[in-house]
Amino acid sequence: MQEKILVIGACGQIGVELTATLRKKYGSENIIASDVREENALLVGTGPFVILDAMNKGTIQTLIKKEKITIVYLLAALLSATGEKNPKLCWELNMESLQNVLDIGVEEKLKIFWPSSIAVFGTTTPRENTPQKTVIEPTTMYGVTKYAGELLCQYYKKRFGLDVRSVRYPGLISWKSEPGGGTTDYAVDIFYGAIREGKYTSFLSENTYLPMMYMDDAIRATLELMTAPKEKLKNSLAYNLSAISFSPKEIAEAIKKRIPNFEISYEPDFHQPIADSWPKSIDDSVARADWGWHHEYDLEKMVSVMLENLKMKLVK
Ligand code: VAH
Repeated sequence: MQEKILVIGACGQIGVELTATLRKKYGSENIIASDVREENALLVGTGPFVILDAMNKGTIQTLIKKEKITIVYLLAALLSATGEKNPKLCWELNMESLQNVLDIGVEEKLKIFWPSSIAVFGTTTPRENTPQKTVIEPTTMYGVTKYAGELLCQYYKKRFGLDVRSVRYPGLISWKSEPGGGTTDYAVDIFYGAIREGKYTSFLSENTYLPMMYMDDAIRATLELMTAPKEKLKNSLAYNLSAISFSPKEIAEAIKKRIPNFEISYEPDFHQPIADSWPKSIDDSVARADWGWHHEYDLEKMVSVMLENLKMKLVK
C-alpha cells in the first residue's frame, strides 16, 4: 500500500531533515510537510507544504481525511530551555498536540511517530549508562511533557491498539538546519563559532557530559523503528537511543585538531542545571536487541562532517 505521510513540525531541526529523507524514500508527493511557521527555505520546492497548527485538532483531522494520510510524524514541541522560560505553554503545546494526534490516530487508524528525549530522566536517575527501565523523575517541564507523553502513548497502545512509536533522542547535531531552544544546542553553535570567529563561549561548563548523536544517525534510527515489524517492538515506552557522549572540552579539542587556533571559553548559564539533571551516557541495548539499532557516527567522524559541510554552507 502506498504510504501517505504528514510531518507536523517539519520546519524544525529534526523536521527538515526527516522530511527530506522521507521524500527520498516514499516520493515527494507522498510527504506533506506542515508547520505553524512559514516553510523552511530548505523545504521550498521539494514537495507539498501547508501551514498547520498542531494545537488545532479539527484542521489536522480535516487534512488527514482529505489527503488520506496513513502515517503521522509529530515533531512540534517546545524544547528544554524554552520550556523553562514558559512552562505553561510548554505543557499546553507539547501535550495538546500529542493528544490531538493520538485521538485522530485511533479514529483514522494511523501509524504515529512521536519523539521523546533523554530529558525524561532527572537527578534521581543513574547518570552513567542510564538503563531503559529506571527511576524517571524529570525536573524540567519539557522532561515532564516527554515522560507524560510516553505514558499517554503507552495507554493508547494498550487501550486502543494504536501503533505509536517513540525514541528518547539525545542531543542532536546537524549542519543543514539549526536547533532552537535546546540545552544541547551548544554542540551545534560551537561549530558556527569555530568557523565564523575562531572562538566560542560555551553556556555549559567544560566537563558537562551529555549524550549526543549526529542527525543522520537519528533520522536512520527513526525510519528503522517505523519500518520494524510491530511484533519485534517489545518495549512499550520510548526506546533509549544513544551514540556518543562528550563534554564541551572534548568537542573543543576535536575541533582544535582541525582548526588549531580555535579558542573556547565557558560561561555556564541557566542551561547548566538542566544539563546537570540529565544522564551523562545512555544504555540503548534494548533498541539494539529489539530492532537492530546501531550508530555510525562517533565524535571524530561527526566533527569532520560538521566542519566540512558548515564551511561550505557558511562561505556561500
Ligand atoms: C534539548 N535538544 O536540548 C533537546 C533534547 C536531550 C536534549 O531533547 O532540549
